[in-house]
Amino acid sequence: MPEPVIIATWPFGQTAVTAGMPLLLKGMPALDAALAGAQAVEDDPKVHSVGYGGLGNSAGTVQLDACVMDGKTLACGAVAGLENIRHPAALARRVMEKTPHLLLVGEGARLFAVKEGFPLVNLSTPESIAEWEKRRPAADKPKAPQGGKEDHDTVTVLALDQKGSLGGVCTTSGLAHKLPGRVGDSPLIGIGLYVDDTAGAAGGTGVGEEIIRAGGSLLMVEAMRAGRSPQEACELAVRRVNQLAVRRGVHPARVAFLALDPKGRYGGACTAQTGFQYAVGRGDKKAELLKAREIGPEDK
Ligand code: SD4
Repeated sequence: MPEPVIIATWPFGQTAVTAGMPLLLKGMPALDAALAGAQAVEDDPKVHSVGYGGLGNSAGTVQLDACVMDGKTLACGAVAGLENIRHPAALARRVMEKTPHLLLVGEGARLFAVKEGFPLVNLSTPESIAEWEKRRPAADKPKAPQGGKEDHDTVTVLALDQKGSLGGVCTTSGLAHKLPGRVGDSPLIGIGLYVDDTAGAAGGTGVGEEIIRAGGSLLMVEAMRAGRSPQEACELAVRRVNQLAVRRGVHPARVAFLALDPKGRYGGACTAQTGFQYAVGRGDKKAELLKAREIGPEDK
């Protein structure tokens, strides 16, 4: 029986690991544990980049993106540009379980949520509004997505259960001050998240435009299928992001990746100056925070 493992992005990933691990220890499926972990972060109003208390788009509206994937069945579901719903990852799971579709967006996603009994709520808090005001770019200087540390932070949670199955969840309010309707990598299966028991699970965080351009998560899962370790797969994806940026003549934006394989091995890597850390829980050991390897464009 494999030792259960759960990993999650950024220091607040420790909240996800702490909430998800007890489910794995009880023998519950990886997706249940990853979802419980992600939801604990969505519920934390101090986290201004995920769920309740998230930062608004340029119009001040909180628009959420999320997806879930089960590595055994390859079932998956996602929502994007979702407003007024506190638990977008749970809604993504309902899309997976209750519809023949994979991705619902905007008003359609919100209608589906209401039909499923999710309450409509105001996701802003006095603190998140104040924070949004503080970071508002000058009107004459529209801000390109830089992925500055303070502007983002998705929680991506990957889990391995006692039956050897993988599950993953990705949930975010996306880049602060994004254009209304902008969708990042996080709700896109194969980009912000991909999970396949026969190869591995992988996810990303950072500037979604760059993760989409590089084809993030499926790239890492296929690298693991081809025999690379999770750490090598993450480094390969970061190098790809760097190469594409160099080809385009731009400075690589901040992105980070993490991966977990069916043997319970894991890894993380990020572009230069991203300062990416991820939380790891193994069995009944306390969650630990690891610093991911940073790879610059000059680093071959
Ligand atoms: C996005 N990838 O919407 C998300 C934002 C983010 O760490 O991660 N952040 O582009």
